[in-house]
Amino acid sequence: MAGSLNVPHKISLPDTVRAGSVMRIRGSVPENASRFHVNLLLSEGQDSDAALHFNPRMDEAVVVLNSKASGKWGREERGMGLPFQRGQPFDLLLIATEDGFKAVVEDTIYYHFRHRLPMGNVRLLEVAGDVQLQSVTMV
Ligand code: 9QG
Repeated sequence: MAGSLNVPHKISLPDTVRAGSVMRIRGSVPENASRFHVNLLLSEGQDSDAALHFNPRMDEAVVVLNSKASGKWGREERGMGLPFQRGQPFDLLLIATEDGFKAVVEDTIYYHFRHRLPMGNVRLLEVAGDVQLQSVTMV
């Protein structure tokens, strides 16, 4: 499956993120991929704060989740196992709930990341790194 969107890909979210908001990211992991990430950013600019940094690491066989506030990374959280594989397509949902973001991969809940920053302040979604990106949609 060829990626059809340029990476890095950064879009302004059309709506405010609130409980029930769903962001869907579809793409595939290149054969030689090391890492990619999906960021939910609070502002434009290089060093924007992030309510969520979702970072599949093929090179470490783990997904690292974190936030960035005042330009500094917070405490890392790590999921169990890696539901992404080199050479394989993926379908990732980030579902906002009252308490956090649920990351759902291939219809399976992978991780629940508790909110650290107000989700209503998220303005942009960014996908970057070693990934072929097919689509980003917000439901
Ligand atoms: O490594 O970890 C997440 O806690 C850092 C990485 C950083 C993040 C961070 O270098 O990489 O994954 O913006 C960055 O530099 C991202 C891509 C302690």
